[in-house]
Amino acid sequence: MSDKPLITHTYTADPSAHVFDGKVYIYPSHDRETDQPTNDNGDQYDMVDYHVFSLDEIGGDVTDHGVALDMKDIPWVSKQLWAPDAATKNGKYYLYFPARAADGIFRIGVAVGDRPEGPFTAEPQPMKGSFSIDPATFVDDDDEAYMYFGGIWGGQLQNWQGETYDPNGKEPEGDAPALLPVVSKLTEDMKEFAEKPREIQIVDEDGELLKASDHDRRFFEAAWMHKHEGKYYFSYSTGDTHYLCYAIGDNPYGPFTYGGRILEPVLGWTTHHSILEFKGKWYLFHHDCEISNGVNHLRNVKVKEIFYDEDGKILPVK
Ligand code: FUB
Repeated sequence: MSDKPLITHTYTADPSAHVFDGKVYIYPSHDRETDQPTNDNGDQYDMVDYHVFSLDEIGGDVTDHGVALDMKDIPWVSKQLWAPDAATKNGKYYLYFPARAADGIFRIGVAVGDRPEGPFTAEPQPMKGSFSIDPATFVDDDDEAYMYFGGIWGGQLQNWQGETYDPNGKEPEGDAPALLPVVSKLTEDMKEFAEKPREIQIVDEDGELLKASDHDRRFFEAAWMHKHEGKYYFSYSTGDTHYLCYAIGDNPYGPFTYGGRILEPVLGWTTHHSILEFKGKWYLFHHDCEISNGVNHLRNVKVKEIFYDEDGKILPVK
């Protein structure tokens, strides 16, 4: 299958892909050129709107449905529309997105639409109790919806080791447990958390939490959840070591046991993805920086078929 960028007329990243109404819809970040400085805080990821894309077939033409949500129409946002996701329930479509509020703190917002491609109307305030970045929604077979989120460094998860934002919060080091992503069930109307967000555990083969020093395996950002043959697969980016990894659990809250790598480092610093089943095959959507020749904040979405072995392990993509 072709490894070409799916979209070349504009920069796209952080693809969250879903099958809605028999088509594949992609909800990516919309990268743009900026004069913001490049730093570990991610100031260079200075996005101001979202476009939605769709495909009838993997490998077929990609339709750009245009601007689905613009920052100027989101009352609480000051800057940086980062990695979004979408869900559907009760005949409505929900676009979830992280962005900085006026105080510089990342929160997660929701916008509602009647069609998968939008347009979406943002709620006036972020979701109550939300923090950090990279929301990923998952609707289970029993119709319960969950949101997974969190990201360290520029994503501010290290600033939230308690109920309040600590501007001096640091990523732990050495043998201390690594910071953990967060999950919460969503309310029936999909607009709020139905419970206090709780950490999810990612453990090694001995049941021990991954250590902070284990940068090849510890959670950094880009949460995703999918279900394969009754098991729950939590996948994520290791950030500064640039892997996409996964961990397997028996229920949406975990614990999740580290399973391995899905994707080795690609061109560019960030790595972010989604996994979906379409017409009986499984696909990994991700990004790299091919069309900008490696400019980290000017990315493009790609898709690859993935395979599982007989034990349910995802075979690494080369
Ligand atoms: O696109 C901005 C940020 O970069 C995302 O929120 C992260 O996952 C990383 O891809």
